[in-house]
Amino acid sequence: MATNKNRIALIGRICSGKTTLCQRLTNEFIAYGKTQQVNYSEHFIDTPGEFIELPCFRPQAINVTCDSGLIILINSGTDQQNSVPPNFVYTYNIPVIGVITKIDLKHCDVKRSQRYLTYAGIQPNNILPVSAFTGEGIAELKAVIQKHVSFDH
Ligand SMILES: Nc1nc2c(ncn2[C@@H]2O[C@H](COP(=O)(O)OP(=O)(O)OP(=O)(O)O)[C@@H](O)[C@H]2O)c(=O)[nH]1
Ligand SMILES: [Mg+2]
Repeated sequence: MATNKNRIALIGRICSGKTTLCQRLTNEFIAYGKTQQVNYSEHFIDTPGEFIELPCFRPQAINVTCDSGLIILINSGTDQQNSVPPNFVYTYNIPVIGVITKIDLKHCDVKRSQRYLTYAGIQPNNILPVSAFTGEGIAELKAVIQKHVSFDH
């Protein structure tokens, strides 16, 4: 039977950069495409941002990610709003890390993202800033991922 234990699940608001981060981590060509449904690939469970933004879908977000090997909660450094409830990550009994995306953009506010992610229950030392466009922080993120799932890209 297929297992999700070696997959990384990505959750985060619409347009936060989940799909682009998957592409960057697997060295794929970066191309925008709205995620319309849960996408399972070799290494990832990529969810649509609606799953965390709309409370009616939140149980679904938990259901499809709770048996993965690692959860990455994504926050875009340019996002001025938060949709993730306080201590949301305590729902899980698997490791959860936070990733701040789009740090290449001038108006990115890393401190605000850190606040949103710690509000969600992530420890500050488990939050990594990255840019999928420039590659900044990606090597550090891969090193953390490797501690939880086998990931050979
Ligand atoms: N500048 C910059 N733009 C990024 C970065 N990551 C993603 N983007 C852009 O942000 C937009 C949304 O990226 P996606 O990866 O599709 O976001 P998503 O979280 O998968 O969105 P949904 O599928 O709607 O939930 C796209 O236009 C990306 O090109 C980044 O690191 N830097
Ligand atoms: Mg997507």
